Amino acid sequence: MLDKEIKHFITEERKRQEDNIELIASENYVSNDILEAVGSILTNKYAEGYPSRRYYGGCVNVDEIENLARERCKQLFNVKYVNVQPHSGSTANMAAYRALLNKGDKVLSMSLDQGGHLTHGHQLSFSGQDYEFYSYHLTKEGFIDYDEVRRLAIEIKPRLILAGASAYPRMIDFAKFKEISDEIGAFFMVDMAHIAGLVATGLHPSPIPYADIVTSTTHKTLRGPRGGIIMTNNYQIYKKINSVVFPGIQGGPLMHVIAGKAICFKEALEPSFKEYAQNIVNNCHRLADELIQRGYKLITGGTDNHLLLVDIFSSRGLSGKEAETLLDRVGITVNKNSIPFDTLPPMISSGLRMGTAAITSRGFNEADMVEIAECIDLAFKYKDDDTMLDKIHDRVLKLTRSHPLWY
Ligand code: DSN
Repeated sequence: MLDKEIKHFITEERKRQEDNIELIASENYVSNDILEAVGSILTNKYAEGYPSRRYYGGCVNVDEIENLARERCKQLFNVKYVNVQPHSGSTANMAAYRALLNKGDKVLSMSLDQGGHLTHGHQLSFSGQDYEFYSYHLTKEGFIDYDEVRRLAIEIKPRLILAGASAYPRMIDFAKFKEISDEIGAFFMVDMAHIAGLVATGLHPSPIPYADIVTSTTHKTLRGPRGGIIMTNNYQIYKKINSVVFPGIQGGPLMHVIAGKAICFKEALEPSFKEYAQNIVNNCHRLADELIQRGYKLITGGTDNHLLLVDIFSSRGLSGKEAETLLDRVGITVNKNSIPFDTLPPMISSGLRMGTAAITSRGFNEADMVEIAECIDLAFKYKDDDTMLDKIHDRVLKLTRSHPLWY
């Protein structure tokens, strides 16, 4: 690469990704094939429109790529219609809302502070500005309170009920949400971004049979390139989604990313991906158990999926922000996260979110989870002892070097 400045930071980032234990629950490491597709000459091509109906010539190859992406995605999630063009999960959600709602319509969702997502109605996001969002809550133990969802649905009469979360460690009962939506005649939508890889492999029940629209990103547990997808079994809704995505909110699709998505779906259809997803869950259970044994309080007392949420303020008297910085010091990357009914502001927060999708891609196993829990615990124990923190960092490096990246 001729641009030395950018090359320098890519090299540094590669080293960071190689040396650190990556526990950010929404991140992963893609295969060499996906990396190659996303870095390919496909980035040069404009292809506004859809396969066989483009506004540009020369789309013969990208048409085949988008068709392959759509067909593989349909097969993977057993769904009739899919749009693979959204640039991100946020635009996928924007398109889904526009396909189902009018501005100002009411939506019932899990808000960001309860474990939802910015685009699930936060006031600083287009979602909270364009629609009237109401939030359902968690029980004090941290589980979705389905009785409250039903009560609020009947009271508020939203046009849409939304399920899906960014920091919810338990299974979501999509059938229950559908039952409530039907009871009040609301649309039901699921944003399964975090759990897509588990849904693809049957390790989390699929929302496809229940929801009018399912959105997802492709880069979390699904281990594809950064991007979004929208799925539905309803042809009329599908037509609307297509026109909302293009020309409604996007221009030319990112064909290099769509090629990466196509490869991701193919990889996720392989039996080895099921094994991978099972290992994510096994590792997460083990990490949760090991932290609990060392006296850490986990929201809901454990996990069913790829992530866990530690109440670090109650467990060790540090805010999420302080804990995130401390773990960074020893080479463990996590993110601070609000916990349900948090008394601290989001930029400080009382929680830490940890996920096992990325480290499982590197081949970390359950024995490694014991070592990670030990390193985390020692970091809190010796938080003011630089010599000890250096030693813990060495242990982290030993672990990451025993599971090298393949790039
Ligand atoms: N920012 C992502 C996450 O970390 O969960 C969600 O889009």
